[in-house]
Amino acid sequence: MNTDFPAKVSDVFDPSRWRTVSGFDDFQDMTYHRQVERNADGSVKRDLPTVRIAFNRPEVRNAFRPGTVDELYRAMDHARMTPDVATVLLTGNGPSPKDGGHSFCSGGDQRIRGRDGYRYADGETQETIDPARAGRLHILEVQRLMRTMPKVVIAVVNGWAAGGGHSLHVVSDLTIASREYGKFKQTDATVGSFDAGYGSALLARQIGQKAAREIFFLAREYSAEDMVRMGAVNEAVDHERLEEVALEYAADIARQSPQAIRMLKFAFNLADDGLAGQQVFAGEATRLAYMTDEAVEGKEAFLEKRDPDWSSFPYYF
Ligand code: S0N
Repeated sequence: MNTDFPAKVSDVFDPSRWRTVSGFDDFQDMTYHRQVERNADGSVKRDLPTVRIAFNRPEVRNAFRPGTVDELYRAMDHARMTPDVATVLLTGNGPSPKDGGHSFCSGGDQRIRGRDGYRYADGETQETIDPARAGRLHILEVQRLMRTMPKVVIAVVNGWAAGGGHSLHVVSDLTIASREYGKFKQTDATVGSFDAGYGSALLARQIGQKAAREIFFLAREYSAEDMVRMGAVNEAVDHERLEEVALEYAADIARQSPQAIRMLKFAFNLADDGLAGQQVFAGEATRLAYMTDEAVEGKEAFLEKRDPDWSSFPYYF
């Protein structure tokens, strides 16, 4: 009998494949797991290079409130800084204990959106809220982190991807979706909201202007297969195999060179992200350059207070 299996947090979550990441026990709205290989007795043999970050508010279709976004950022940033993590699966737990509804994420929690533009946490009021924290639309910080982190983020869409949840799938590197329950609907304009950044403009780059405008202007519902046809989703998958297929994607990614994956991700982003994209790509290029004898010569010449000797470093043509 082993006792170190995590709780089963979703109908497609296989506890034998995961361990709970320690240090995140205070999470209320998210779960954070690391993929593991287990011994025959169920104990953990070794960590594998994939993490699973999931919204855990299925009773409200995994809508996010300020604390949810804080937790999502923390888990994502931890994954960014964990050297042996190659891939992040972003998904939603569930189904809902209230009505059995499946959801990836339904965007900003509309119950705590104040007229003043702030996002209220439980128990906060306009009088008690700290304006320095609550006025931020900080899901956008998560979007930027997902976009610029040197790991592959896969949106594993197990149910509704609506509003800001739809934008999170757009900003992910890859998306796979449940054939039965994966549903896509950009409701921003319906509730007087608009993601005028990646959520819309990047979507237009991905699937074309007319299709992206249709999704936002008409706010219709699309199936996983509709989205595959439009080029917004990589694959529609039988629901019960969703996380298994996501892990197959992750295993393929883990077989590639980490450096090559980083450079490719940043190269794919570069043109659409303008100078910010160039800066991210250039930072990685500089890191590579530091590994050359030529760059070492420049640094050592400075420290030794002499002129650098470039004679053994050719000007290539
Ligand atoms: C997802 C939908 C289509 C599912 O419909 P379905 O299956 O019929 O379920 P419901 O009965 O509607 O929902 C079940 C219960 O869940 C609650 N609920 C669902 N979504 C939310 C939500 N977003 N906030 C709060 N509660 C939610 C329902 O109320 C219901 O509860 P009960 O059982 O108690 O009645 C459908 O639910 C739907 O359309 N949901 C709303 C989707 C939406 O409009 N989301 C917000 C869109 N805007 C954003 O996300 C902004 C994002 C954002 O934060 C942002 C991004 C960029 C720049 C700025 C911002 C910013 O505003 O901060």
